[in-house]
Amino acid sequence: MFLDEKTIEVRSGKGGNGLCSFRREKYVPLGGPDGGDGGKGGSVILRANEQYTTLLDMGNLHTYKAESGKDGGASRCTGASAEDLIVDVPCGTLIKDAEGRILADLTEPGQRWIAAKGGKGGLGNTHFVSAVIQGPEKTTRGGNGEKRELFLELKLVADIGLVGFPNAGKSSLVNKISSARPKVGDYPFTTLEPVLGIVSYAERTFVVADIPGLIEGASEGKGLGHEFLKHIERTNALLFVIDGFEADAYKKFQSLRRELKNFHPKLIEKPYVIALNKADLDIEKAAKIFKTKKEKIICTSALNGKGTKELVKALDALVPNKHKRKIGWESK
Ligand SMILES: Nc1nc2c(ncn2[C@@H]2O[C@H](COP(=O)(O)OP(=O)(O)OP(=O)(O)O)[C@@H](O)[C@H]2O)c(=O)[nH]1
Ligand SMILES: [Mg+2]
Repeated sequence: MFLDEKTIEVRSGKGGNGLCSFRREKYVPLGGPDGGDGGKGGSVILRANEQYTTLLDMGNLHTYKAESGKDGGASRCTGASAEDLIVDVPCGTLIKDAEGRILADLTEPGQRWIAAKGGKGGLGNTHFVSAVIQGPEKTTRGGNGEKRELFLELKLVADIGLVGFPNAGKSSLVNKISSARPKVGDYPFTTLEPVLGIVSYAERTFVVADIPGLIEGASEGKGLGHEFLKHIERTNALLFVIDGFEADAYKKFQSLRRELKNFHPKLIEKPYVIALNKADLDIEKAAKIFKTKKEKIICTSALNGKGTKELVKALDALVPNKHKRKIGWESK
């Protein structure tokens, strides 16, 4: 429901045509050429707007089309130029073409980028007078507008980072609680790159990051984890996802903590929530151990949704209010 990527089409306006016309006035027998130039076509300009927080704020429009310039008039009248169409996007929006090449990165509030340039106005016949040709009939047509498809991507910094061993159900939980749909598979390392998802709670949203599973030794570069531990350095809090059906679930949790500490001691100082996942299976044994160790857990099942509401509430409590974004553009 909440987009952080979006495809749009932009079309700039065509330039107005130049006019061929001659002065016709009473008592002026040989009026010269007086055809005016065409007006400029409107450009489509993307602008970073700090009021926007997600691409949803842009609304549902797919095609953004600027108007064409007006044709030139008689008596050297230049046709009206069309207004540029300004399209607001959230700050931090990356703009790519259909091949994935980066065209612009709108980070600063107010920063603009011409997505489609309006066509130039055509020239009226007044421009083509020469010593030889006194009454030219030549004009030029207005330039064509541009049309292109753009892929917008908004990079969101995650508030909560998911940490767990492969197959614990991290991606399944992210599917359940957020807008993102990371791939789920019954084999380790299904997730190869971090996936960000927006979670909404109490009219506000925050961002979770599903990262590839960690394995023992991740802090020394084993598996895929090392690279991605960097991503969770910037999050406010962590969500440990533990497969509760595994007999040594608590040991797994300890081993995850150890990896984090080895990577960066600051990581284990972050506030956290533990989701003991796969609660549709028998996870009682594991749950008891966590309780005796005085670790607060939330029993979840990404399969049937048990505990996921409670999980979202607990995560929301760990995100500072100033990081949360208001849902919807109508609330601004
Ligand atoms: N029974 C049960 N199975 C689950 C649950 N959550 C996930 N699974 C299954 O566990 C397997 C792994 O799920 P993923 O969500 O891909 O796990 P992951 O932690 O993202 O795995 P990696 O990306 O490989 O690190 C899949 O077969 C899921 O269907 C759950 O709550 N209950
Ligand atoms: Mg995964």
